[in-house]
Amino acid sequence: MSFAEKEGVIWFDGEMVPWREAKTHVLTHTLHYGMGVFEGVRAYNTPQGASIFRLRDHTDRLYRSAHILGMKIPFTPEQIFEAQRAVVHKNGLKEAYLRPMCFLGAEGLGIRADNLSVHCIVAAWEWPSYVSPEALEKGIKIRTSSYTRHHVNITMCKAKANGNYINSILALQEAVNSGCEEALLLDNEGYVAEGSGENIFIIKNDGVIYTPELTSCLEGITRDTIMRFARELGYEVREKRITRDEVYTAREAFFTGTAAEVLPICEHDGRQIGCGKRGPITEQLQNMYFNQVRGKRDFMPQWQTPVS
Ligand code: PPE
Repeated sequence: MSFAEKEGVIWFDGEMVPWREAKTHVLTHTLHYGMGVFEGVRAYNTPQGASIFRLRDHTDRLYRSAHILGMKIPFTPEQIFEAQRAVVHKNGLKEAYLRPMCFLGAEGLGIRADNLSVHCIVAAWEWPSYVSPEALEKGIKIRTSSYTRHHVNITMCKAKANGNYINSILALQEAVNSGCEEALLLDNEGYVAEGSGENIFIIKNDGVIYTPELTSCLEGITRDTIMRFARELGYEVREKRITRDEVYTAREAFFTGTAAEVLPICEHDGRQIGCGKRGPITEQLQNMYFNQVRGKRDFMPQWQTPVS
């Protein structure tokens, strides 16, 4: 079934609209040039019912993205925050993926068009894990992408902008066409940046957990969660430039992201990583993550926003 034909409601510019009526004109500016911003957020079933994970942080990032692109969202962060809670609640979802998105209207076309209206939607639907339950244990195969991650002065990498994802889609298609599950993009200097929609971590033989600096990656909220967990467990976490051969020789490697959650990497460019399946530290962090998002830990209770 197409996404356009689902049942339910979508929050659209301040109102709950029936799912199938949440439409926009084909001359909508963002459809042509990709100037828009969005978020990916998840709600999980917790002992308090459906609860959105790190909603404040996702909402703040949406506003930062809009600020970077010079888009003025005509709602307050509080309104967008509440819209996200309401959408999960109104659709009766226990677990959900949420997609807030802000786009430019159809008042004018052309790169010069100005004074365009900014529209906002929030949709939510059941979106199970990116991968099969086995892959959460066995890990996925990745390949280095022939597409370079955006240069910081070509694309605004800290903005989660619609148009930025052309690069991610090309990289992912290439990886899937060559028999892998995900792509690893290098920055314009050849250092490891991130996956098509995930941040990456590696654990080297020194037992230290490494992740690339944020120069050309998205400031992942899951990345931040995992770094805090790792430090809570007493591991040393270092942000540094990583080369692809450091990934080849890592003891463990995994991706993090709201959609992907914590995803072990078992193979990179045809080379087995560590023991060739989820490593023990990855497993520990993955379990902590699932316990945290499902409200089974006392750590950072302010990260939970129950929807009702
Ligand atoms: N890098 C990129 C390029 C990215 O898109 C994401 C999220 C991340 C890192 C991880 O960020 P965070 O979710 O805050 O931990 N990608 C979103 C969109 C994925 C999609 O398939 O669409 C997501 O995970 O929701």
